[in-house]
This record gives sequence, C-alpha cells and structure tokens, in this order.
Amino acid sequence: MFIDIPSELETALAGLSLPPWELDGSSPAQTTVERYRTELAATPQFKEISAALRHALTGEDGGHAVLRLGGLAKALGSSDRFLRLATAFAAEVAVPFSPFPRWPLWKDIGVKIDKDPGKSSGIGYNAFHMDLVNATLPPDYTTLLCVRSDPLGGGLSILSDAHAAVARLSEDSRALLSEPAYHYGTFFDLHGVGEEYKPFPVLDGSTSEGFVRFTAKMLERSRLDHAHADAARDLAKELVRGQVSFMLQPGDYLIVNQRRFLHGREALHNGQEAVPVGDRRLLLQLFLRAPAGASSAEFGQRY
Ligand SMILES: O=C(O)CCC(=O)C(=O)O
Ligand SMILES: [Fe+2]
Repeated sequence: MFIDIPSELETALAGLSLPPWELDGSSPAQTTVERYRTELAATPQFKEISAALRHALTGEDGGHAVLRLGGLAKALGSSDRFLRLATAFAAEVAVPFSPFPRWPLWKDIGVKIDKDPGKSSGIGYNAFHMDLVNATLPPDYTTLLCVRSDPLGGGLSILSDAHAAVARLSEDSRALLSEPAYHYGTFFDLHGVGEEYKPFPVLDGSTSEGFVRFTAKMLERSRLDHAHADAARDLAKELVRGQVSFMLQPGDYLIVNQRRFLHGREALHNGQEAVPVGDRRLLLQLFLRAPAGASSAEFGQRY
C-alpha cells in the first residue's frame, strides 16, 4: 500500500519549518505534537492523505503503508527538517516513543558486517518477526524510514499478514501455538513496553486484533521442544507463502501495524565489505503506541 504525496502538498510541506521536538519522557511532548498537527493540518490535501494513511493501517484488510516522502527527502536532504516531518506524520498515526531509554527517538539501522547476519543491521536474511516480541506490550506500530537503499541492490522488505497465515494452519498447530512454550532474546533496560514475557504463547486466543507474537528467529536461536518448534515452523512457512516484498527507496516511510502484519528483510547483496560505511543501506526506526482503548482512526479524528 503505497501512498504518494500530491505535489501541491509536497511543496507546502517542504516550506514548513517545524521546530525541533521536545521530549516528555520517551515521547515527543504534547506541545510539540499539537504544534506539528496544527502546521500540517493547514497544508492542502493533508487531511485526505492523513485519512488514507490511517485507513491503510487500520481499515479492513489494512495493516501497513509506505508513505512516499522521497520528494521531500530530496528537497530537504536527510536533515532535521525532514525528520521532523516524518515524526509529524508518525504522530498522526499514534504516539511515537522510544523503548530504549538511552537512545534518541529514532534509532539507526545501518549495516554491520560483523553482526549476527539475521538480526537488525546484519547483512543476511532477517526472517519474519514482530519487534519487541518478548515484551508483554510490544509497540503497536513499528516504522522504518529509508535514508539509503542497499547500493548493491539487496535488502527487499518483506511483509506478511499474520492472521491470514494463522488461518491457513491446522487446528493442531494452532493449539500448540496457543501454549506458552516460546521464548526469544533478552529483555534489558526497556521502557514503555510492559514486562518480559517468558515463556509466551504465539497466539493469545483473542480476536483478530491480537498480536501474533512470533519471530522466526527463535527457530534457530531459542531451544524449543519438537512439537512447538514444528508448529512455529509451519507458521513461518505460511508467512513466507503469503509474503509481499518491495524495495524501500530513499524517503519511503514504512509503517507496520504489528497487530496485523509481521515484517522482515531479504539479505543485502553480497559484497558489503567493499561498500564504504557512509554509502551503505541506512534506515531509521521509530515505534508507535496506539492510545489505550482507541483505534487509530478514532485517534486521528479526536484532533
Ligand atoms: O532492515 C530492515 O529492513 C528491517 C530491520 C528490522 O526489522 C529490525 O531491525 O527490527
Ligand atoms: Fe523488525
């Protein structure tokens, strides 16, 4: 679901000078959010684009969107001004926050040759997962802003409808996935995402809006018993069967509703060693929390 910015709106947005955001704890302060909202609301066609964005994320069959901010990225460079605009769009969807107390609001995902290739900023296949899978309250949305694509042409983004994949599984697999038999990763110094959930069930038995608490990375990195691992492998296969893939271009802003879609990334192209660090793929990541009890559509209409 790609959302283009009409040129009239693009011109108006490029002309805004949003102030730097103030933080209140780990989120932008309310004064900042209101200022951003007011400024954006005054631009032509903004309301339509904002509504389209929320519909893509929360409407029936929705769950993800790519907002194409490439024109603005070109006009503004990857400057603070551009990042403020992206933050303002994010704040239209839900509440931006950083779960990592010592890190800035936006976290760099660069390319590190020496890292576990299957993890964030590694060079390999980053298998289907949700972010902060082992927290009791994972972020409702994970968002990735593309600064640079892989200059060698790898690193397609992959997405899959988690509930659709679950619906294709056998009852036996679903029953196993509903048991608290799964665990993954560490939980350290995190903020605003509840507590460590260990062991967790992949399916919490609730509605279609419940998280499918899954990461295919646990198949290789966690010790799981045979039956539960097999069920998880079935789900991983169905996710791949239902996947869509696309290349994020500079300025593309991918927003994923983690209650509906799982995400990942194909391997970067071979030969990253030869690419200067400053030319390698670079994404910026930001997490969003939907206000308690409100769908995002309602959230947007309140302002
Ligand atoms: O590199 C990507 O495109 C995705 C990274 C990711 O999913 C993560 O770091 O959690
Ligand atoms: Fe991720």
